[in-house]
Amino acid sequence: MENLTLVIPAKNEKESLPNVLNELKKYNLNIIVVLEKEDLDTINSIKEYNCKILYQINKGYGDALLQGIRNVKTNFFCVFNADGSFNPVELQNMYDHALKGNADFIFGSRYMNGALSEDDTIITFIGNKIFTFIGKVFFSLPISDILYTFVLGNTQKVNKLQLEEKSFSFCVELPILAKKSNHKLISVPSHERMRIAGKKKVNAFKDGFLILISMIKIYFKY
Ligand SMILES: Nc1nc2c(ncn2[C@@H]2O[C@H](COP(=O)(O)OP(=O)(O)O)[C@@H](O)[C@H]2O)c(=O)[nH]1
Ligand SMILES: [Mg+2]
Repeated sequence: MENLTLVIPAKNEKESLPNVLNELKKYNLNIIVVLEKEDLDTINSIKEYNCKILYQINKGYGDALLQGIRNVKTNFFCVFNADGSFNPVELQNMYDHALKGNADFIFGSRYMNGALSEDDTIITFIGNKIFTFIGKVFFSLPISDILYTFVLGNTQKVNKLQLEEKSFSFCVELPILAKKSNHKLISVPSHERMRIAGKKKVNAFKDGFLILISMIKIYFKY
């Protein structure tokens, strides 16, 4: 997968990220980790690994991803979590879809046949179903798990989208703007594992509310 770069946003992931990078070693991928300069624990934890580290200029998950994606030099990029919840064995199937031109953006989904989540709570499950439904009805999104954001896509195409969300709203902005630009989106089944250690950064209520506001904003803007 020499034409693929993983973009890993990380915040306080000193226990999980070294394990993630270790697991990724055998895949021979380009890896960019994006974090805050002040996050010394995480930075020190990955010193011996072969990856590019970028310090984000602002704060937030979306900010980290945008900055990371803008620095990808390969034809394809993939958003990859630092918490161990994404299994790298699933990358090959996603990459093959991209190489064959089956789609411009391939989204992992925890809610298809053969898929599973070990990390979902009842709240995040319901929230996801609601946002995925809004995505289908108001934006014609053909994806079944809008908030998961295990997405592999075409670098040139993602860089032409006017992405600007710096928060977790990035999760909805990417598929919506990709669809509006007439790119092809597909879902493939994914098995989300439990995060290895550390705390979840998403606050179901606060971030859920921000995501809803963001969807309304995008709906009226475009
Ligand atoms: N750089 C950066 N990474 C973040 C930020 N918030 C979350 N992340 C990372 O984004 C990924 C997803 O966050 P996580 O807490 O696992 O949320 P989940 O998707 O609900 O499981 C993890 O790799 C986090 O370390 C942030 O503000 N800045
Ligand atoms: Mg997680």
